[in-house]
Amino acid sequence: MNHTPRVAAVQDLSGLGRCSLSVVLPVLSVMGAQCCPLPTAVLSAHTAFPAPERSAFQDLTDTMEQTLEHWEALDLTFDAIYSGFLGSARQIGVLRRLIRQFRRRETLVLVDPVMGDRGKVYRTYTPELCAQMAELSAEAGLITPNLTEAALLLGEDYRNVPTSQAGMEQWLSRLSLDGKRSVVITGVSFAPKTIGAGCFDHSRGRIHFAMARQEAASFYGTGDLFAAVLLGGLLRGETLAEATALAVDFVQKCVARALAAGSPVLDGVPFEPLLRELL
Ligand code: PXL
Repeated sequence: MNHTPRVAAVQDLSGLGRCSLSVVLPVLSVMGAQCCPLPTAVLSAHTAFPAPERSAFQDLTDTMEQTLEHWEALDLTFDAIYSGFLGSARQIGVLRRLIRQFRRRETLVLVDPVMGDRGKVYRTYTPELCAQMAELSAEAGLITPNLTEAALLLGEDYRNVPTSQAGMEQWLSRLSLDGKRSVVITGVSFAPKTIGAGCFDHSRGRIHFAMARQEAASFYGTGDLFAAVLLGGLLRGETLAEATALAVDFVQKCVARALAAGSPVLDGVPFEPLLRELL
C-alpha cells in the first residue's frame, strides 16, 4: 500500500451552501488523501445567504493557535498545507507559523486566496485581510485565484480581466512571481459558451488551458470544489495540467447536474452523486 497523503486544511466550516470544509473533506477523502481540518470559523451558512444580521460567525483564531501548539508537540508531517476562506487577519499569522513549522522540501503549500467573486469582495473580507492574503500567497508553491482574486492580487481593476489567451498568459506569468510559484486561474473564458482554467506549472515552466462547456449559471462553492479536486489530483501524482483538466471537467459536470435539478445557486452544486467519479 502506498502512503496516504496528509493535508492540513485551513478553511471555514459553513452549515449551508456546500463550500470550504464541507466540500474539501469529502473530495480529499474520496481521492485517497487524509484531510486534517484546522477550521478558521464556524458559520451558519456561507456569507452570501440572506439575513446576515441573524447569521452565526464564530471566529476560531484562538482555537487555531491552540491546535498549532498541540500539533507542534506531536511528531507530524503534512504532504500539503491548503488554505481557503479565512475569518480574520490574525489568522494569517497562524497560517504562516503552520507553514514555517511543517513545510519540508516536498510539502505542497496551496493557498486559495479566497477574497471575492464576480468583481466583488466577500462581505467579511476587510482591506487589511485582503492585503495580508496577498502576503500569504507569496509563501505558497501554488495559488488558485478566480478572476476577481487574480485582479486583486495584481492590483488591477476587475474591468481589465484579459479576454484573450495571450493576455491571460501574461496574468499567469505575473502571478507566478517570475516563475517561482505555480498558478491556476479559474473562470477563464475566451469565447462564448466555454469556460475553464489556465495554469502555469513552475516545475516545467509551461502554461496550459483546460476548457469546458459553459453552463447557464454559476453556483457558490465551485472555487472550493475546484481547488479540492486539483489538490487531490496532484497528491495522486498527476501533473498540474492533468489535475487542472480533471477539476475543470468535474466542476462542469456538477454545475450541469445542479441546473438539471433546478438547485438554488446559493446551495452550491450537488457533487455528492458524482464523487465516485473521482475515485
Ligand atoms: O466559496 C468561498 C466561500 C467560503 N467560505 C465562506 C464563504 C465563501 C463565499 O461566499 O462565504 C464562508
